[in-house]
Amino acid sequence: MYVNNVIEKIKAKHPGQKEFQQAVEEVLTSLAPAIQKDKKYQENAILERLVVPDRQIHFRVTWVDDSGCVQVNQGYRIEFNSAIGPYKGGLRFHPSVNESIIKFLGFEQIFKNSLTTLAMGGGKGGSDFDPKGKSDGEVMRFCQAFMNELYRHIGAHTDVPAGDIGVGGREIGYMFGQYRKLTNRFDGVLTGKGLSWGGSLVRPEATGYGCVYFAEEMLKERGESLSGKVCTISGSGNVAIYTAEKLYHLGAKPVSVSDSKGMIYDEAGIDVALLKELKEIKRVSLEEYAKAKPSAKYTKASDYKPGTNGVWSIPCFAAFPSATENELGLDDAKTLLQNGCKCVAEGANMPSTLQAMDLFLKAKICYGPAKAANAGGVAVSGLEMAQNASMRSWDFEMVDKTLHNIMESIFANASETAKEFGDPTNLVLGANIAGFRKVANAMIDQGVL
Ligand code: NDP
Ligand code: 2IT
Repeated sequence: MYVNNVIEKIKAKHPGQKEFQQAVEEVLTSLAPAIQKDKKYQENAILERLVVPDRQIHFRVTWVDDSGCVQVNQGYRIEFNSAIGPYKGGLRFHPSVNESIIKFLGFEQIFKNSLTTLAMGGGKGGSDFDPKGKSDGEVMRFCQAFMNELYRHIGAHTDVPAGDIGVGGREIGYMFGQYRKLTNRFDGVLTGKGLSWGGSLVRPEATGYGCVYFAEEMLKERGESLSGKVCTISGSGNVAIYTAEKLYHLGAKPVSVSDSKGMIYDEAGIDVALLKELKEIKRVSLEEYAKAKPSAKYTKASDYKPGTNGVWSIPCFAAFPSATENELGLDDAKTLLQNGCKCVAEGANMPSTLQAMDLFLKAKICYGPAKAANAGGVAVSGLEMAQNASMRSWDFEMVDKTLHNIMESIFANASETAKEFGDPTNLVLGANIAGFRKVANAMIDQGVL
């Protein structure tokens, strides 16, 4: 009743914010047994407080393109909750960015960051700026203009942004430079920095590696492993690339990747070096992959039919959605299960629709929801903050081992919590309740704010 009331109020208050509504519905519904068990959450109006960000910053970003025209974009930073640490979460640059998308991402980030075991609150930001087709100079000028407003809201102990879709090492570099110029300070105010100026080893790899570690943990509990298995991946950006790389380390074979224009099915196994060259350096379409590798089949996105010929129609043992929200619908989920898929680990944020998620839960496959499975990225961001604070740099092995331990502990925490509530394979419930309780208890300890 209490849970439903809060969900309905959010729907009525923000009728156009579909993604935010979806994230709230997914999280709050699964929290119901925990709320029922302990009345203090309702008595302290914890849900009503959690669904409203501490503050939303919405600003204009004005910059000049290569032809001398003045361009205007929207900028956002939504600081959701800082009960257990400074606001922490990425920045997304993509034309689809709006308030609903940043709010859904910021809301999810609260629980994800709580699960990492590190002291980080939840926030997210970004812009409707499209980096695609822009020159390096245009990207730099946009990033500088974005930071001209953002710098006054962030700080190493206040709010620490990082990358997400469309924001990688290049963009973090330009934004960090502008922050330093404006403030005359060298602070760990962003993560995902370059190695020679405060970045951490393994941060570029962390989300993908962490997602595969999480999948291994889910499978281990059932006496299975990824070794020798065929896996599918969507997306071909940061998360997808390092998911493919780690799958090879563990003896599995990734056979697909995709971008917004189409997908590659490479039965021989995805060539990670080629993928890095095309996507990290040349920034070109996957059509080029098919031209360079004859074993690969390219299908245009405009030719997809859900559940029939997209990435999720390729038979696989494990699937790693690593592109964007709601990229895996009910028909895709049905096809995956019909083809014998035993494991879905979400590298992207909220890639499965509510209906697809329900089907995975009913089928009791190993289903790793985003806020648990992709927490490795923000976890290593937390380790970058720790290294910055101590003015030390850890070696690759040390960071990778710590990441591995964190992913093991996220799985253990989600799994034990699912068992506590009598639904042992439901890691959605387990991750949401485990992430929630730490934040909610901290809010109660700190009084009515
Ligand atoms: P990148 O920008 O590096 O790559 C994004 C990939 O997804 C590209 O292949 C892109 O194709 C594709 N994509 C993006 N939007 C769409 C869309 N609307 N339709 C189809 N394809 C799309 O981003 P990341 O790899 O960093 O992020 C991927 C996902 O992982 C996101 O959901 C992000 O929130 C999540 N995530 C990222 C983390 C990180 O550390 N980077 C941490 C945790 C989660 P194209 O190039 O053609 O646009
Ligand atoms: O969704 C995410 O967790 C990220 N984009 C990474 C955030 C971070 O602060 O490293």
